[in-house]
Amino acid sequence: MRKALITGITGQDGSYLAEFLLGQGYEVHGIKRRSSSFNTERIDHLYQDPHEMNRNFVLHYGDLTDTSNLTRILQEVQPDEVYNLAAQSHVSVSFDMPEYTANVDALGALRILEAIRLLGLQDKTRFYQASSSELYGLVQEAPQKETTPFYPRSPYAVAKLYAYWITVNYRESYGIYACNGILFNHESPRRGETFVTRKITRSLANIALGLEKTLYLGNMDALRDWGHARDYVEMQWLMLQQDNPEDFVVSTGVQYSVRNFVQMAASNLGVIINFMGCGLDEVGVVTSIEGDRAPALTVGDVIVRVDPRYFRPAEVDTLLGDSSLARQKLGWKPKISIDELVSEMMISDLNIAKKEALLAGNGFDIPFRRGE
Ligand code: NDP
Ligand code: GDR
Repeated sequence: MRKALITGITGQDGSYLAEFLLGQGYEVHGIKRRSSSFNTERIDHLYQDPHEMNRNFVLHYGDLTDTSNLTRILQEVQPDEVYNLAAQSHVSVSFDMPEYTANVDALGALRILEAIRLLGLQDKTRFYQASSSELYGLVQEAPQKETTPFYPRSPYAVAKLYAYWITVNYRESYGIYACNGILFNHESPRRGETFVTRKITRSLANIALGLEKTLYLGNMDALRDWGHARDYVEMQWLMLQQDNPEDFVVSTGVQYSVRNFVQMAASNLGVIINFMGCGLDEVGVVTSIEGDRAPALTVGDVIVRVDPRYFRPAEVDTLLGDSSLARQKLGWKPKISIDELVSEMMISDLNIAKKEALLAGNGFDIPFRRGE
């Protein structure tokens, strides 16, 4: 049985990748962080009691800032494949925590590669690095492909640039099978609630049911190439199954603005939103409602506003990927369309909002957290 070790297994991608690898017959090991509250919600359905014999899903406490811990886990597990998905992955937060972001996102990759080398696992263990379209930042060419020059625009992207190159360097220096997936934005109902797509679907569902009044956003002109995380984790695995390690762009090749995403999400509730005004005064107004999925709304309601607190010190205005290489060499292409993605997210968040509305309607307090 092949063994995989996933860092960041409690995150969006980690949870989908774990499901996928278990389906492929792997023994899956994951690193989770110690937290004062439970942080395994996305993988609780995979949990196996430690008392069970022959477990194929095992969690280890660890942290990408802790070299000895990572080395010990690698020595213990002796994985055939390591997927380094752990990161402080929020671009905006990286401006607040640049040093921590560098420690985890840049040095974390180095720590694992060094452990592979020092433990003599370089001929056994294949390494996947979760690289990002954020590397392109201030884009030098459109669409972006493997040869497009990088121009990172945030502490997050600069840290990921180090991780990208140290992965290439360990491949070239020590012959480790190590590669980068340069993944464009990918989303799902499991997306963290402070990333823009999930913030939109979560908030619109709440607004439709009267749990919240306004969705506040930053730069609505930003253009992104959004895919589905379930599609993209398959590509992470495929990249480690080749004869030779290589870096690949993973994207849909279609681009939408944040504003478009709001409108697509609202239309799943039978609500048409028109945007009026500009700059800080731009608002999203309900212009028509169909069906009964948004009982708390009436035509004319202003439900989207701009809040400059969500602007970033340096923005990545546009990203659009060209994944021809992955399509040609690996026969990969995304299967889930943007319409299916948005609909899946909206249905899931509407169900959460319905549960919360039921609790609120019966006098129970419900948690309210606004995304960044
Ligand atoms: P998430 O933010 O959902 O998950 C990040 C994971 O990393 C979580 O499991 C988190 O643990 C863990 N983590 C954070 N800090 C540490 C640390 N110091 N030590 C150990 N684990 C840590 O990200 P995604 O699943 O969306 O993304 C996966 C990877 O892919 C990330 O590296 C991200 O930067 C990269 N990426 C993501 C893209 C996307 O669109 N989703 C696109 C391109 C790249 P906890 O649950 O405890 O917080
Ligand atoms: P991104 O994702 O920065 O591309 O990084 P995010 O969803 O945070 O932002 C996308 C774009 O939307 C704009 N935006 C807002 N963003 C957030 N979070 N909140 C808002 O209120 C808001 N309003 C507008 C942003 O300015 C940005 O332009 C994600 C992460 O998953 C990274 O880890 C990954 O590497 C990249 O995708 C590819």
